[in-house]
Amino acid sequence: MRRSSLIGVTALLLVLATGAAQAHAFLDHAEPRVGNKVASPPHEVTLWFTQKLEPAFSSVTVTNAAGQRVDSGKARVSGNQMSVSLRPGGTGTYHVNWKVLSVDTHTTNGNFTFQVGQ
Ligand SMILES: [Cu+2]
Repeated sequence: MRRSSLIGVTALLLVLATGAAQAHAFLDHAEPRVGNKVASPPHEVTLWFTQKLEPAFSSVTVTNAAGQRVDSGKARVSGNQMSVSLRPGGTGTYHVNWKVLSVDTHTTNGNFTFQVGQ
């Protein structure tokens, strides 16, 4: 009895250790680059993640310096990549907010900014 419960605990720890070793979907890099400055308003924002995404549960919004939504609302997901089209939103600081469900069923979210013009 004691031996079997010890084996059970060991198996559980192995599962937890394996799960912890798998990173969730974190932002790897983006275009425009995080914190970077671009000369003119980009036509789209693309984000690359550390894991493949579930398209139905992954989204991104982009607001301009005035706080207005400039994204099309419909993110395109392919593998570990997510893009959204933008309409022109002028110069200043753009905020990107993303939320994704990775194929390991974990949800992560984050945000970053980039500068347009100026
Ligand atoms: Cu995960």
